[in-house]
Amino acid sequence: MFKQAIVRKPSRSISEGLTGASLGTPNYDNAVVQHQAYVSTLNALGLSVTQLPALNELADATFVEDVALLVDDVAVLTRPGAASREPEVAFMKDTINQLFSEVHTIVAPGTLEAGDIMRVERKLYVGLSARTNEAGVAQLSAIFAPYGVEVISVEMAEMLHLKTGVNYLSNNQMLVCGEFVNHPAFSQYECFEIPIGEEYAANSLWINGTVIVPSGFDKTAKLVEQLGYPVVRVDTSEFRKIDGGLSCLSLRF
Ligand code: CIR
Repeated sequence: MFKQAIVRKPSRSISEGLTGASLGTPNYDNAVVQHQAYVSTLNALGLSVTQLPALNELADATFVEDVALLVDDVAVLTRPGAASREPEVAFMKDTINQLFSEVHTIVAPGTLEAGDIMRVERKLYVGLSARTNEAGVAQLSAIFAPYGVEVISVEMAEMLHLKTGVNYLSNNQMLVCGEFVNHPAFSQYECFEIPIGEEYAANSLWINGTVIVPSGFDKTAKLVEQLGYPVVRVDTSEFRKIDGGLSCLSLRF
């Protein structure tokens, strides 16, 4: 169960965020409103949310999920593969040091963005994306070996991050799309394929039994409801324009 979350307010330069999408550029004011609704939803689901101030010069800094990994009492500060995102880590350090007594850091030549990490109980699946390399995964394995947390690398070729296309719910159930449909890494799980055209909603977010689904993806919302999870919808359309989804916007622990 999650008790807390860390978020960072959107940057004024959000329209300059890295993107592979062609949906236009995000509008800052709308992003702020959507971000507030996201925080309210986390609050409503029982989380106490630490809101960090915007880093206006760092366009992607609202996607805090990528710069740290929090697993029980252990925190890891990452080393983003995207050079423009590397400076975000230093701004997360103090907050993590205040909240966690054991803090590790990924160092060169390792790269790791935690959008590539999906936790399933005592396993961490890590996508070998364009942002995360084998040296980063090896460092993560060494950090978690003493805790009996297994680190499993996942081959991938197409998506930005692992969790762009696969997300764990609970009870052995996962949402999958694209290259993660029938992916051998997940054969032991009950995998539910996201309806065609709704791939963005693969990044739905399980919070303490409820699943947050992005607004406008009704087939996915229905699928998740049919699996027995209460669904809450949150609009992330501004963040989608720069490849951001629900999980990217917070660190949960
Ligand atoms: C980036 O390309 O790094 C950002 N524009 C989007 C990051 C999304 N983060 C995530 O999926 N965890």
